[in-house]
Amino acid sequence: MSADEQQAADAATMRRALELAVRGPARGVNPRVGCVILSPDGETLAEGWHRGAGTAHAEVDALAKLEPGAARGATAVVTLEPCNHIGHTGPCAVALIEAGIGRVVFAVADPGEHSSGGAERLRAAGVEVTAGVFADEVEAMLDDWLFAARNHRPHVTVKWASSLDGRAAAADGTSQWITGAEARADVHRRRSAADAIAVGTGTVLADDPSLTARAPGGEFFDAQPVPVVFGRRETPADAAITRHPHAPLFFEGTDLRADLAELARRGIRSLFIEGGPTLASAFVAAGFVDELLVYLAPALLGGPRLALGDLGVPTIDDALRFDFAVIERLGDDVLLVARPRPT
Ligand code: AOF
Ligand code: ZN
Repeated sequence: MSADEQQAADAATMRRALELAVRGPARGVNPRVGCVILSPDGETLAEGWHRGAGTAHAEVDALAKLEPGAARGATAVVTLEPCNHIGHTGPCAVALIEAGIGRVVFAVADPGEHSSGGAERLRAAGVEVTAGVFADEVEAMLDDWLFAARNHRPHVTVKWASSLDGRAAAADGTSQWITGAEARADVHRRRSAADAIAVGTGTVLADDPSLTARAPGGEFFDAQPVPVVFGRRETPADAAITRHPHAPLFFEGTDLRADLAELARRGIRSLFIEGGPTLASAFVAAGFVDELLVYLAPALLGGPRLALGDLGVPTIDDALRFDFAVIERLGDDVLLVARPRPT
């Protein structure tokens, strides 16, 4: 086979491994991983995929379908670099070496501190290793897991709804509803796509939010974000969040980096910050914001109740700069999606 033919064959098998990977759960601590084992003449011997934390890794799942010795000299095509650590299972790199695999093709390197290094280990054992095959597609499939693993924190979206003059509530604190039904429906759809949704203790006390994701008719979406509460104030034992389908997580919020790392360890890949202004400001000021979601209503409220409080910006040169990624009309309102400007 020429080098070009080999590349095309590897990509075709990786496409199949990707199909297998997405049979696994889209959420949770572990990534979705697929594996195809090919005989030296390119025939598929076994397929495997990972079914979530605590279960066999994709490589082991595939190898388990073969008779002993059947993988000798075979090629393993895996969407993720085979792991090099002893977790719920032994290192896949070692399982592949012991099975006599002659060549390993993978798409994306494992960013895990403990699990990375599989490629080196395989090479050291004389296995031919090809990395980066079909990498863009696998990166896209694993984007939130890779983000959390590489950054040791979930992807953070800060959301607020405000009047045209940037006020998030009227003088008496009422804020339901600044925006209309279409904007609210959009918020619920996006909540449902997030792994977790956070508020400050002040918001629990003031608004008693349910933090569920619901369709306009009130039905719950299948996927519900885990409710997270930041802050040091005591919240009522009968707060609405205690009736959420997931048990709420509580953090004091004195070390956001550590709290976010803990959320990532628990498999939270994306976090939606819903307010209030104290919590949102803390995340923005600390630089832990990947996306702002601003629902702007064509109304004026005036007064002191802003969407954000102090950000530690003493002068205009220190403004935190973003770029608009999306500008969309939602009924009478406008949705602005902004991302931090790369520095
Ligand atoms: C692989 N193949 O199918 C998966 C891998 O707790 P454990 O033992 O399940 O290990 C989880 C880590 O292993 C996970 O964070 C990721 O780095 C890697 N996942 N690796 O070789 C697989 N699911
Ligand atoms: Zn593994």
